[in-house]
Amino acid sequence: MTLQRRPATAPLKVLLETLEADGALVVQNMFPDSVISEMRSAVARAAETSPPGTATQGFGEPGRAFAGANTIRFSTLGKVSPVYFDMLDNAVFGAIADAVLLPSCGSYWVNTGQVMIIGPGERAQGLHRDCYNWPRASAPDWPYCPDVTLSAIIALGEVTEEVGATRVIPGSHRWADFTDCGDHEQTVPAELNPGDALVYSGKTVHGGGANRTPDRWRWAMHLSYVVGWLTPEESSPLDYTDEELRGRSARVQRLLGHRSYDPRPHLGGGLWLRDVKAIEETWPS
Ligand SMILES: O=C(O)CCC(=O)C(=O)O
Ligand SMILES: [Fe+2]
Repeated sequence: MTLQRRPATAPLKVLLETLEADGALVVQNMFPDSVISEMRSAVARAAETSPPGTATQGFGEPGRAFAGANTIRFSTLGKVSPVYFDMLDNAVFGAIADAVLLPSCGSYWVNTGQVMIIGPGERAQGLHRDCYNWPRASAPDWPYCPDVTLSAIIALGEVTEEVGATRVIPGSHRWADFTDCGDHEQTVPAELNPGDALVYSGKTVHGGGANRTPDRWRWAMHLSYVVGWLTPEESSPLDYTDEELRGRSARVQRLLGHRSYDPRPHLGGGLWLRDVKAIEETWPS
């Protein structure tokens, strides 16, 4: 079994059917070359001041096993390059996210916008589901629970199996046991060309691959969204000021937590309010 690949120009219906069938797919050329080359050079400059093995996933030393001993991870990518904001406005990933997440929320926001540059000799990351961040949202009605998170691994360079392409278990989004992550033999590598993205459900088992090269790095970033009624992994709302996001699209402002959560058309209350109003209602006119 291999992952199915579809061009970003394929009809949305085809992309969604493929995602639904396998829990993951490769969307070819999801981002234009100009975006990828700008992001790659900006990230390469920023990586010089971000030593590998320092990310802890919020768990201190034990978290390093998950984040990687020789992997460079950092976020707040809008400060690295404003092209990140264009990536948040990407129409294809946006349309997939709308279809997957809006059935269970009024809006979603950024969960991760993070580079994951896997270094030489890195071991394979433990297999997991990204929805494990919020077990109470998925475990009770697994696997029929709503999708609460959607991820993309975006290639900023050639992502081959030997540099640590993400390993995925197609079909694992439907397994009966929420805790079963299968094993390495069931995984397939998501090899990518620059600008391609591995798009996968938060229910799908996957993990970063081992980097078996002596001297090459895996240039990729993780962009994921989570429903607006759950707390994201990253503190985007704190990472940018209102001022820094002024003039950006309403979507970008919302994705980065600078607008409030309106549950409609679903049931629920207004969330992430400022002074009992929607944040955007409090802006000076
Ligand atoms: O680096 C990768 O390929 C996957 C990383 C990942 O799945 C994660 O950190 O949640
Ligand atoms: Fe993951």
